[in-house]
Amino acid sequence: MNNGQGKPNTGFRVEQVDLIRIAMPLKKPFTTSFGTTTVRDVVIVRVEAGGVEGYGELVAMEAPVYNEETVETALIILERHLIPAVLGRSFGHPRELSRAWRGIRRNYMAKAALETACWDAWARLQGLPLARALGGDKDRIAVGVSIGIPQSRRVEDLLADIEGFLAAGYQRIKVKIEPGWDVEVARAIRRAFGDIPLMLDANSAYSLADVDHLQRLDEFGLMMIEQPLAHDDIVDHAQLQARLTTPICLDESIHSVDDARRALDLGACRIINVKVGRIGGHTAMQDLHDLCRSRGVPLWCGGMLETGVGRLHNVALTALPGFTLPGDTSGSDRYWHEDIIEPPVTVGPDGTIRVPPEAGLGHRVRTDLLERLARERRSFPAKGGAA
Ligand code: OSB
Ligand code: MG
Repeated sequence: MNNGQGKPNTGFRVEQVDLIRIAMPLKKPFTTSFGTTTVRDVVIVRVEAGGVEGYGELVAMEAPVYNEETVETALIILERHLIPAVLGRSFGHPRELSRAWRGIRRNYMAKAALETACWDAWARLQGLPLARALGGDKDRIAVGVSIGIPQSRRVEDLLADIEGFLAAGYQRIKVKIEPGWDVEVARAIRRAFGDIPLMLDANSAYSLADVDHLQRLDEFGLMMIEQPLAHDDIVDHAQLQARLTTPICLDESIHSVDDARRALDLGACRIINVKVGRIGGHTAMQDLHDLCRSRGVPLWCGGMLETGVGRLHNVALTALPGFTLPGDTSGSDRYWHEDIIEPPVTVGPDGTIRVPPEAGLGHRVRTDLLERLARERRSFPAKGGAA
């Protein structure tokens, strides 16, 4: 895929990379079957390339509970392996970056943090909105919300949250589940809100021994159930899908376009949650998008409780035509008292977010606030400085 806008396809040299580590307290703790997040430990990647800057976000968590990466392992991979592979080098197009680190296995979130920053810089160099540079054509994207397990463990509290998000316009509701917080929760939601677009996310909390139990969810007419079985499995998911009418959506199990192809060939899922961090960047995202679109497999954009930088990358990628279902990209105000971009991401009363028409990510990064929040900052200038 290319920008298709007839602009000169100027390359860029990676002149400097900065890693800015900040602590972002969530408005409310977020609980899934793998644990609770209260403060997001975030690394913002800033690149200088071709005389412009670009921003990316490391979406790894503090502990290796969603995938095997952590903020600290990703910092090591970035510093020792990824940044040296690109610093001072020239690229004709950001799709070439993944080739520069082809020999480095996995560590997808570390790769995506740097790769997406370069895509932003490249889009700015072209004078294109990132969404258009990636091949997206939408002006607004449809979004939903992902709701954690309430601290109180009271269904009434969850129902009150859902009521608020529906009133705010969100187009679909996703609720986190685990054993003991599943069938009765789905029943209570259906009783309170009728036929709303509803899905559940188990974050790998079940095994094949739970098939009978999971079949009880079929009666609720869910849009899908996300990642019910192990994070590293696609074989058991195929067995489970054969015994469920509810479509399975895979999240944790899909790290590449090849994973997606194999999962679809096996019948392990009917829908895929795309997270640019989980698959290593926008180039992989485009390839996964093209595969799924050619097979008629619906996509939606997942989330990792991103700050505004990661959020705007998600808005841009959701503008691609294969993203046909509302994703988890909610407004900045659902997570943060103060976001690091200006203006923050906002959701309209129709449950959509504007795709910025300005170049690159399209909103200003609040560098003053970044400086204030920085716990740690490391700079990597290319030898010979800014060319
Ligand atoms: O499984 O989709 C997930 C957050 C952190 C880690 C994993 C997941 C999530 C979410 C929240 O569901 C999505 C968001 O609002 O960013
Ligand atoms: Mg998920």
